[in-house]
Amino acid sequence: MATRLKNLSQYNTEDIPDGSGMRFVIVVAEWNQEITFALRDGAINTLIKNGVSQENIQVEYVPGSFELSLGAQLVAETGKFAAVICLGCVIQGETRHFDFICHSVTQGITQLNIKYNLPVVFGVLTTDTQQQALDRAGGKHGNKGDEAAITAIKMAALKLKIKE
Ligand code: DLZ
Repeated sequence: MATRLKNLSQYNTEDIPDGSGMRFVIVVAEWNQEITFALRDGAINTLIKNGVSQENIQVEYVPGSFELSLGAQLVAETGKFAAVICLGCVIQGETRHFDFICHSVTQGITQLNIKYNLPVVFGVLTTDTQQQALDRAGGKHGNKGDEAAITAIKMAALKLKIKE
């Protein structure tokens, strides 16, 4: 998944572990919400399609992508979830804000994976234009929310397998 030539919503269904019994939390940035809410809906649908029950999916909101790291930390430290899915959309503007937010959220999420030994999935679109983001939020390149959900199930299953 997630290669330049591939649709973000395409995956080989035979390769996906059964998500039933797994509990997930999705942390959604409200900035660019016409994009991030589409990512959220894609992630929820994909989790459900792969066996996760609705009651095992919690959704929390943060103001912007910069806040995803803290939002994810707050839910990670509860110990209740098999994985955390972070969804955001950072669109290049005229200032260097884009670089600072992208750097911060990438580093923050990376650290959380290691600190909590927990899959914390990077479902953040970083694009030059809003059209590029729309294309990846249910448009012609699929939905990054779908990709993030599949990644969460796969990593949660890997963790369970290794701990067995
Ligand atoms: C301030 C800001 C800007 C300019 N652009 C974005 C963006 O493209 N995507 C996004 O998710 N958030 C943006 N933000 C908001 C920051 O993430 C953050 O919420 C504020 O700087 C407050 O900490």
